[in-house]
Amino acid sequence: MKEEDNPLFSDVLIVGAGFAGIYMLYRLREKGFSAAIIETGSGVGGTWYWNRYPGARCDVDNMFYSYSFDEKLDMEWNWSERYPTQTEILEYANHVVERYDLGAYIHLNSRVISARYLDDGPYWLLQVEDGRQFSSQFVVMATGCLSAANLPAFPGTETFSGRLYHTGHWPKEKIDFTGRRVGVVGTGSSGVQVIQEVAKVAQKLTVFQRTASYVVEAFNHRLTDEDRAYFKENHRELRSAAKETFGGFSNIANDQSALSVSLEECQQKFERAWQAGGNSLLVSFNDLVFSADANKLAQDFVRDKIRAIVKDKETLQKLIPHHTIGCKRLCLGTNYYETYNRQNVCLIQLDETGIQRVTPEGVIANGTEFELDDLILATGFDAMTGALAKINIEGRDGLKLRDAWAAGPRTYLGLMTHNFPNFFTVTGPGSPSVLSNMLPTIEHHVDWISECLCYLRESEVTVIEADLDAQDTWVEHGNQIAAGTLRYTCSSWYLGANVPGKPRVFMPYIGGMPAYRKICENVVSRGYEGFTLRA
Ligand code: NA7
Repeated sequence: MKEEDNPLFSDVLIVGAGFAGIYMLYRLREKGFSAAIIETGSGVGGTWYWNRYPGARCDVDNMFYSYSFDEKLDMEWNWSERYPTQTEILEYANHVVERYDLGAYIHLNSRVISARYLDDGPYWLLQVEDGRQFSSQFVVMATGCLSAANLPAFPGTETFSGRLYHTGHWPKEKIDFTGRRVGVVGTGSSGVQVIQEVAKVAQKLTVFQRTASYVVEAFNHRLTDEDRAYFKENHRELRSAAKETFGGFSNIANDQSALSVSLEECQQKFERAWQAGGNSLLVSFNDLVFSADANKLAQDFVRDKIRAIVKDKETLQKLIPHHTIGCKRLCLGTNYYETYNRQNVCLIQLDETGIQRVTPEGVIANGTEFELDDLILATGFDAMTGALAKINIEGRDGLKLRDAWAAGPRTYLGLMTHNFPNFFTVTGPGSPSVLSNMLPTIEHHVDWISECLCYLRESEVTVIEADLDAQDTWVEHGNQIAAGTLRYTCSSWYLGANVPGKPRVFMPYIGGMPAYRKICENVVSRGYEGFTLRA
């Protein structure tokens, strides 16, 4: 039987039904390709399907964390809060699938365990855990940047007699922490959100912190009809202005150095940015992530905010962060620091031995046992490469992606990898991805890939592959510009530093969305420069 006659054959297979996969499917079908999604979960939504922990919400202003491809969708949907909850974002994802009749092309409960390129065709063979085999001419990995949980190997974890959760793989049923002794490991974005919520109901909450984070006040609020009407009336201008910003966010960066103004003016600008909420602080000057002196001013500003809130001196000392601000992703909180003024909340600063052991009754850290009913791991993700590494991906001549990326991911534009023909990654390593607002960034990649596939179809090209030279040059360029920023100076997941043994390579492209978009456009206008196209 020819592969094309396999009932599970499509022009394009998409792995993952998060926002990237959903939009990819929509575009491909609109352009007349046969396409299907294969998804592990029992529902769509990706990140928003899995991260159901109490307090989970977006840290990007709602109306900009949404699709822009169809004006009608923008006009119909009404967000209820500035930073919408996981539940609302998941409803939106489901709404999009229903509205564009995509459900029939999504295979849920289907975990892809391997993907193999076969030169005779050529086609890709995707093996699903339950034995089904799907095949296609092209594959698009829409597996997400933050989807493979980082599960630290604490000795004794399997002996814990209480309930154990990871924020990124939260159960569907509501978990009640009322009156319980709860431990949370991790104080990144997820930890901050879950801590604020669980503290309200737990009998005792013990937070195990390895690194104190900078947490800026989100100033979340319910949106009024006027807020929504303003966005709807001005959505074109607002979205195109956001598109021109470094990360595609709504806050426009101030083009002024923090060192060029008086300390008083600097403080005033920081205060205004703080009051605006969210990520505004980091764009209140243009050199906060480039100049150590400018950065220090912003660090001190946030430290003063923390000092003004936290009452207990010992707890305060533990909460003061010491690294470069913005080096790790800035966390958004709602009364996060106030949470530590509660009598039922206790902060443990882990010493260099970290969590020493999990016991049936709780956790041993700093030589002391803490008794717990529930343990929540808010320990983050094997970012950017983790989800791909979990699948056995074999390109030409059986080359494994794991081996090709053993010293860190190597891609051309974050879109394709040499030796892996017809294999695309949406927001892959080497693209702005996690340094930008994911929704417009996803749309950009999906549009680029779908235009590319149309071009190949029209030109009767069957194979596209990134050239090794182009890839090497791109990786070198990415490394160079990253090394020139302060983002390089701490142990962040951008660098893979949170996962033991992972190569330390700055994975996202840090040149900004406008520059990146231009580069991608130029590649196309020069006849897919840096790619080899074969009939
Ligand atoms: P993050 O930002 O990676 O945070 C993970 C947290 O867990 C962070 O505080 C880590 O400390 C801590 N951690 C990780 N491993 C350990 C071990 N072994 N022991 C103790 N503590 C540990 O993940 P999030 O899920 O919070 O956020 C990820 C992104 O999702 C976020 O940026 C948003 O975009 C949404 P560390 O700082 O590494 O010392």
